[in-house]
Amino acid sequence: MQKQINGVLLEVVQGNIASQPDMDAVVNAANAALQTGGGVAGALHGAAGPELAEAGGKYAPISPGEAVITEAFHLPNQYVIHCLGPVYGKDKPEEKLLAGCYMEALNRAEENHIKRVAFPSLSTGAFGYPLEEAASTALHAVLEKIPSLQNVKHIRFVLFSDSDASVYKRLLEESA
Ligand code: AR6
Repeated sequence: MQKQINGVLLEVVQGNIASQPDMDAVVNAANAALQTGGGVAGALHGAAGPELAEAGGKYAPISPGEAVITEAFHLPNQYVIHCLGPVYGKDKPEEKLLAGCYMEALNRAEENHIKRVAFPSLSTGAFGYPLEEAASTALHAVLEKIPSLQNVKHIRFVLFSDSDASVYKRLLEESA
């Protein structure tokens, strides 16, 4: 599922965020310490190697809604943009914080002249954010940001499960 919006290709795929070799940057569903973890963080740190935690460490701790950028080391990408999503039911206002993650990640991408960036579904694993609510917030945040993007030309959402990918695809189809 793809849509071209204001010169930006917006895409939804099922896959593994650690296996997106055609993307310049991949986004990490980070923890505040920017260390390895489960889910997305485990996959990215595992593939990047211990240098990723070392590079992240100098920015730690980060706050919910914040995004920082590092090299990607042994990943097949140039950069990792680390976002700390809100823990559902704890970090408030969660919708604003989650939207802020996507916008801040795109700000880091713009500053670094990144053309292609892949996102996982932030906060929807260990942090417990309901998938459809998170998907709607993610898509709205990205759609709001697209008109101001100069460098980013391709945004991909990478969902681990087919059912999560179906939700994102449906919401993208329904969007303007
Ligand atoms: N590729 C794409 N999506 C994935 C992958 C993958 N390899 N693995 C899991 N997902 P999570 P969070 C999906 O838990 O909720 C970590 O331990 C998963 O199905 O990675 O933001 C960190 O250290 C879910 O839909 O991120 C933090 O402590 C989504 O990615 C904490 O978990 C996000 O799940 C962050 O929690």
